[in-house]
Amino acid sequence: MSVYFHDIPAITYQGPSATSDFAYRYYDPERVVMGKRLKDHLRFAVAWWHGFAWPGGDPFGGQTFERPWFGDTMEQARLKADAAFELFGILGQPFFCFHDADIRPEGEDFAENTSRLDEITDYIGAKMETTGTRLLWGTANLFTHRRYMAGAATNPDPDVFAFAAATVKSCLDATKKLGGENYVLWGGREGYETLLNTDLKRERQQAGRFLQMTVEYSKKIGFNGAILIEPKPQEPTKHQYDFDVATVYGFLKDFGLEDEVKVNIEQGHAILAGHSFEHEIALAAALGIFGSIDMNRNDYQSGWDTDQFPNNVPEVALAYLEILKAGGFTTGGTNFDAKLRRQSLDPEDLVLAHVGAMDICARGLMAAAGLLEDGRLEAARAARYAGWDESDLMQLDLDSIAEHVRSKGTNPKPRSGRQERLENLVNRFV
Ligand code: XLS
Ligand code: NI
Ligand code: NI
Repeated sequence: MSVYFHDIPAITYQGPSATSDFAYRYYDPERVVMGKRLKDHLRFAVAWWHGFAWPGGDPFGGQTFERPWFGDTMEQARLKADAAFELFGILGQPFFCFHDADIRPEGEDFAENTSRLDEITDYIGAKMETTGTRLLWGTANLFTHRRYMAGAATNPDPDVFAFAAATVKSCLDATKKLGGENYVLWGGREGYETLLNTDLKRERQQAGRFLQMTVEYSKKIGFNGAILIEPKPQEPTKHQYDFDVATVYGFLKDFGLEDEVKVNIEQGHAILAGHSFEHEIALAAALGIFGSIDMNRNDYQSGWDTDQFPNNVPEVALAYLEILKAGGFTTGGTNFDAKLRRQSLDPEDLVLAHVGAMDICARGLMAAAGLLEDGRLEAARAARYAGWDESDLMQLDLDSIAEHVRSKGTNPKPRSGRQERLENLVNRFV
């Protein structure tokens, strides 16, 4: 029996000439591209928080959405899960993601939080079994409750650190129980508002130890998934310690975790950090820490993490190009950490937002695959570096290089980077 999405049909692939809005035009899950089905390339996930927990507020106004499950009882939490699985059935995407606070109401204390989490994850686990929908990642919400206003791992009060650590333990347990393929840590409040009241050095140490404990515990319980940090430069905190991929890598090195932890890169966070999405993905791949993506864009004027569904094929294509070049996802996937605009009130709005986003991503991925199969882009890049193929310069020192340049009379001649020509090539595929 339908609890929320009455009369909305299951979405199927009908090709670009489909007439209904309720159809995939490009996302054909079974279509094989570069030896893999689209569904296995893209590994789509619905985010529980934006889809089912977010009330539609903004800084100037509160709730606009009316959902029958809004409230703080376990019965409402189960109704929310029923609606979520109804959406999953309509979309047919393989995965979902959650925070503890999205799926259970806040309890009086840690013990009640944990028992509620146990209860609701039993309920969700049973639904996963019958539907086949899987968990891409679980995470702990360590930023909404007022106890975390000055940080979780980086809080000046050790009791808050302890509460947060205990909460991560219970969320890792829940993620393992549901067969999650990753566990994410996003440190929205791990940073500071002003140095006047902040011991930056100490807070960094606390965050490092907290992450080590998380990795140690995941090994202890035999969690097979990847542990991922989600970088973000600011918002809600003025300055966040996990600023971007490069900053996170330095942090992991500092605490001996560069082989243990990878990154979950969000498009909007990359933009906030002054990077492109593809830059962050390429850098993570180069450093060996690429894990997963949150595919939601920002508004380029507002300078705020507006979490909109993707709708720009050329942008998405460049992101998937870097992912394909890195060998594709292993444990990771494409999570829509995206919310509706607050005037999009209807059940069908939530369905169509995902349908459009999945089509955009499928087009982007197929464009990227087309570029790689065509080979000219990669051939041009290889040709640009071809001089290095025969060179032993990297084994020499400055003296011997100077001698080599003097005796050979080397005088390099600049060559075109051919950017516009390559951009023209890319545009033929998107
Ligand atoms: C917020 C983050 C958050 C994480 C999960 O900006 O993107 O939604 O993905 O905690
Ligand atoms: Ni975000
Ligand atoms: Ni995110």
